[in-house]
Amino acid sequence: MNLRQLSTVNALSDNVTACEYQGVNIIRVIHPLAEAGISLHGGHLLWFKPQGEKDIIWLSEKAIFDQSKAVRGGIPICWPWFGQAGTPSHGFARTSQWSLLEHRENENGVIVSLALEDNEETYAIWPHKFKNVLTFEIGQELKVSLTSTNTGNQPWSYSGALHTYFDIANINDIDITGMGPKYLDSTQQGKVCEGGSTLTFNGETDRVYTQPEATITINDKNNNREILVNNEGHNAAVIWNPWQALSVNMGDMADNSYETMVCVESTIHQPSIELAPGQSHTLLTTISSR
Ligand code: TA6
Repeated sequence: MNLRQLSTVNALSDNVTACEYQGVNIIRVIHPLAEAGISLHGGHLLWFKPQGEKDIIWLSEKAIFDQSKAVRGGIPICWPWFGQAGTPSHGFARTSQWSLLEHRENENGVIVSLALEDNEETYAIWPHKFKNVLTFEIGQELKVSLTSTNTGNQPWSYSGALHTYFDIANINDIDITGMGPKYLDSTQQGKVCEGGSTLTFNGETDRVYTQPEATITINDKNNNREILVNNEGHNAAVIWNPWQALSVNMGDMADNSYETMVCVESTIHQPSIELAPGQSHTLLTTISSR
């Protein structure tokens, strides 16, 4: 994504601007502590960079912005289900149009909140009444929280993920800790497996860790940094790297770009979260580097 091609539509405050990129509405944040961009299509964070540091979030150089599908990279919002639990895959939130609810700023950063409520299109896919509020706290660290509320009069349940793509120097030279002992291997039809305490990569990896620690650490050795991912409101953490063969088959990833990304996802897997009428639940991830 060439940020120079962003056209400014409206300055909303000193730190927040409404922009457009290939017809997609983007909320751009430029603050003394960090920069970020959030697409209203999908409620999708596209970039986050603490000032003076490298990008923490990965965005595919071949990402497609035609709004027909989710952008490859950033933080897709998988909701109200994870993966193939329904159609479309990973739910409809990541391809829905969200609205800007509010933005605030002070010396610690900027808060941007978006909303997605049931409408004719969502109801045709998933017949429930809901309100989602997605809040981004952008400062030295990035906090993303998705609060889902049942606004109907029948209970419903949901799963999902904050499907974060992290920008790393080289997949062959990172390790990840804090995943917990057990995982379901999606490359082996969900087979239950035991993992070691430190995860390294040498091929396609697609795993649902079912007992993750609250903080997962990506040791991004060649960037001389650790990326800390602190999750709440989740019951699993997914790790994904497609490796080369899958990347080559994906139209929105360059053949070797799998080398510079890894997904670590704050996930609601099984059991799903059940909400009675009026009830809410929040899925959260806080991302920082050191
Ligand atoms: O979270 C991992 C995963 O479910 C993988 O199985 C892989 O398919 C990935 O998400 C990306 O899915 P997408 O629908 O965005 O191509």
